[in-house]
Amino acid sequence: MNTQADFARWMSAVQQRTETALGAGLPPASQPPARLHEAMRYAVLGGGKRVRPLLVHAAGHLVEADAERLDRIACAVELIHVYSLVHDDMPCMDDDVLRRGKPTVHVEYDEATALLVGDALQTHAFELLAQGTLAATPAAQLGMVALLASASGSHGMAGGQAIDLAAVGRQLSRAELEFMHIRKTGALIRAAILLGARAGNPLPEANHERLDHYGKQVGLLFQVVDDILDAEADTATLGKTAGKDADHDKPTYVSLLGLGEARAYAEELLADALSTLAPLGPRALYLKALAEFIVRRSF
Ligand code: GRG
Repeated sequence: MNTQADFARWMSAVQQRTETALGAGLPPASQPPARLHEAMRYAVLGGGKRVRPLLVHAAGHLVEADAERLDRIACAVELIHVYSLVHDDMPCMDDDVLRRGKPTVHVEYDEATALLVGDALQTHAFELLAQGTLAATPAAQLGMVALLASASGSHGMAGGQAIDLAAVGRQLSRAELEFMHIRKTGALIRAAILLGARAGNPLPEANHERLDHYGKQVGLLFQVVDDILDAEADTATLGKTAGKDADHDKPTYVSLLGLGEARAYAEELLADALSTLAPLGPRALYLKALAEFIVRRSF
């Protein structure tokens, strides 16, 4: 990959194959219960940057993994992500009406449907990971199921969300904010990278540790940039309601550090992530480019 244009082509190819794989894997809207299946497809298809699938494929490229294995893993991680968005948007949590540029699932359908969409997407994700062959041995594949489960559960994303809900109206320390975000946003991003890396040639332990550190830094980076965009960008560009963190009195990197320092922290995390990847060689090219993309993105 020599140019920005090569990366853009790779990104677009992965986004397209992810869309195709998601569409083929989800139940058709005509199949009963039709309203639930239609709402699942509404939530998942035709939107989102697909950052987690891109990270799965980028890590898979590092270990020369089979592209069809990576598609299945990418879909599983994206389904967990979409379930979290659907539930997060519900009135009992963030109470939002706009996601990916269209009405949220509970607005377009109803609350009970949104709850079930999230539930069904979550279980569908694990079904995908349990089917077919994704790793060298059944035990290794079982380990992948366990990794996604722990990244999504009370020690990962769901736990981070619980801390987030409890923090509204309070100022958190920097350590507390980091503890929350490493779980809420970071755990799934880190899992996407590690799962992609488990689908191909085994990585030497030292490189596995480097990749895990990169995953942790990129997960945090994603959230710092998300906080900056929430404060700076407009609703039309984001495709979701802008300025919600301040409106809801939520602790963020911007409220804690101010915009300038939050931006500087993002650059620090990026530099650390890139230097961590340096010993991994030329096959880490997409992981490097994605870290840059996460910082420079505008939505
Ligand atoms: C409900 C268990 C449960 C968890 C919710 C991840 C999460 C926890 C809530 C999402 C709310 C939110 C705005 C989190 C901040 C970071 C984030 C995950 C943003 C959205 O991810 P993007 O930008 O979205 O990758 P797209 O739409 O591009 O996929």
